[in-house]
Amino acid sequence: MQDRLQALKEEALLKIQQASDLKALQDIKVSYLGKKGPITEVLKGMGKLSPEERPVVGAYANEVRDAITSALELKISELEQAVIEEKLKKESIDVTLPGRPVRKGNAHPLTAVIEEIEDLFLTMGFTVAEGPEVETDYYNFEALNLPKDHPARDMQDSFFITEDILLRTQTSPVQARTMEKHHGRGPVKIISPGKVYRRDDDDATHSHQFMQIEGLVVDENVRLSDLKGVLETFAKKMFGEERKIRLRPSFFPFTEPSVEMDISCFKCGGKGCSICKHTGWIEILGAGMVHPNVLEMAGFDSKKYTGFAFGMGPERIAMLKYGIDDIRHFYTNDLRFLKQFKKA
Ligand code: 2U9
Repeated sequence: MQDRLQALKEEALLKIQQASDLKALQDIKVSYLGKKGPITEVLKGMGKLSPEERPVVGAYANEVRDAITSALELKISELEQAVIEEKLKKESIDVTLPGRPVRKGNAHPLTAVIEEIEDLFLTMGFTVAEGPEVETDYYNFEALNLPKDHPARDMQDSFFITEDILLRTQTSPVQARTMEKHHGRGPVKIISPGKVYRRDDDDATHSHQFMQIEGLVVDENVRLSDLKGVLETFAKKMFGEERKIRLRPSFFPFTEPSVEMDISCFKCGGKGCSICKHTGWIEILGAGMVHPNVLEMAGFDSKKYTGFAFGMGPERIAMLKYGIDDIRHFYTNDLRFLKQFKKA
């Protein structure tokens, strides 16, 4: 019986050694160690042995089974390792290959112009203030010297949500709110960029939603000449050091006196061309000295404090600066348009 076991052991170990895949090993396991396998058969026949022989043969049978089991386990792990190595070889990465280029985007032209304007005013000591786009009638109109039924409200056809709530038609309410927070103490020196809304039919130069940047300075002894100096610095930095500015009288309910500012044409230098409509001047923004009523409503003593304010449309600034002929280009996200503003 021991000889038989010995032969089975050698036969199984040889087959295990020669097996080339996991399936073959599984078959060997079943055929030698399974319930119907030869070793089980030998063990079943042990009853016929003498009591002296039984433990010896039993121990040997167990030894044979253990030897086959560990040979199987060893071969299985060898084959599994070989599979992993084969896979690693096939999937190896050539780290010396050049990388795929990362496609870089660019800022939207309107964002770029707004940030350029913000940076410019930040260097002059202004801070950037923001506020809600859904506003109350009070902050959008009344606090800016535009009481209900004031005829100047007609200039800003509005989207009302309720009788008292609307989409802001200008960013001026941000200034009114900021002044209130100062509790009548200056200085206030802010710019407020943001979206505004007016009921309008969209065309090449009109949009029901557009951007505004307004500025406000309130302090003791603020004069029209301060306004002129700040705006001249802005115009030269934005459109070239050779630019001249001129102020023309105008009307806004929140400022008195009010002005409109033109810059000398950057295309023709003032001689007259299609950009400046042959006048030599291009209108850039509106401005003025803050109306005493507006100061008082926001809690400032108008005998002690004065201020100036200005407002501009960044779309118009960008259109002039880059020769863009249709305001709708800013909002329709055509990549052929947007990609032209990629910086080198
Ligand atoms: C407060 C007091 C005064 C803001 C001002 C303008 C003149 C102006 C328009 C230009 C073109 C807006 O983009 S646009 O439609 N704005 O001309 N805005 S003064 O005056 C203020 C603001 C807030 C408390």
